[in-house]
Amino acid sequence: TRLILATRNAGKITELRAILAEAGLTHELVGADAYPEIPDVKETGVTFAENALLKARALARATGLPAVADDSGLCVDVLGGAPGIFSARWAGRHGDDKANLDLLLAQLADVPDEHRGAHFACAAALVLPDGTERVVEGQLRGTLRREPAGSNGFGYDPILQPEGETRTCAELTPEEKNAISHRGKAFRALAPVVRELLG
Ligand code: ITT
Ligand code: NA
Repeated sequence: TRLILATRNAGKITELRAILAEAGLTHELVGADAYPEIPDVKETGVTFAENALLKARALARATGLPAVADDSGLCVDVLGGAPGIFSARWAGRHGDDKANLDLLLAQLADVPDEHRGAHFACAAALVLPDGTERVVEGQLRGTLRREPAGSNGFGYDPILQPEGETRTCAELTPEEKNAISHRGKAFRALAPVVRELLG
């Protein structure tokens, strides 16, 4: 069966293909860019789960195919969980990873090391054309560096150092990141649900 990955984020697509293949899914995975005529949904939800469901629902309805979506972000303790669902446009322009990261580092310049806790969060949603919906979540806890390090991954990876690690997410190999990441946890939990519902 064809399964739509309801995202246009290239970093997510790369990780999702690896995570879902590793989890044993044999479905044909097609990115949202294969459907340029379907407009992006407005992310009006107030939680990662709501936004993931909105994205998957829009693609499943428009195509008549099952769709999975990822809504994710960085939640900073000292900012009360921000940028959170606004992570992709924290500095204003949607998807400007460098501007978002630079702004966040500037905002945290005076925050001492012991208060630089944060986590990545990911909601993974599955929506079937018949309206069946499932959503599961995963987190990766860590601390925020003062300077970016590493060139793997995407987004805020160069500043998040996972608990128990000496490297940032951007210094981990893709396999190492997927093994511990918010996205890995969420989609490894979703994979058996996909298999159960789609076969
Ligand atoms: P789609 O909606 O098309 O999936 P998007 O990039 O707009 O793509 P989100 O709204 O979920 O997706 O925003 C995710 C934001 O959180 C984005 O700024 C990422 O850089 C950041 N983020 C999410 N997962 C991350 C990860 O594994 N590593 C680093 N940053 C991450
Ligand atoms: Na979002």
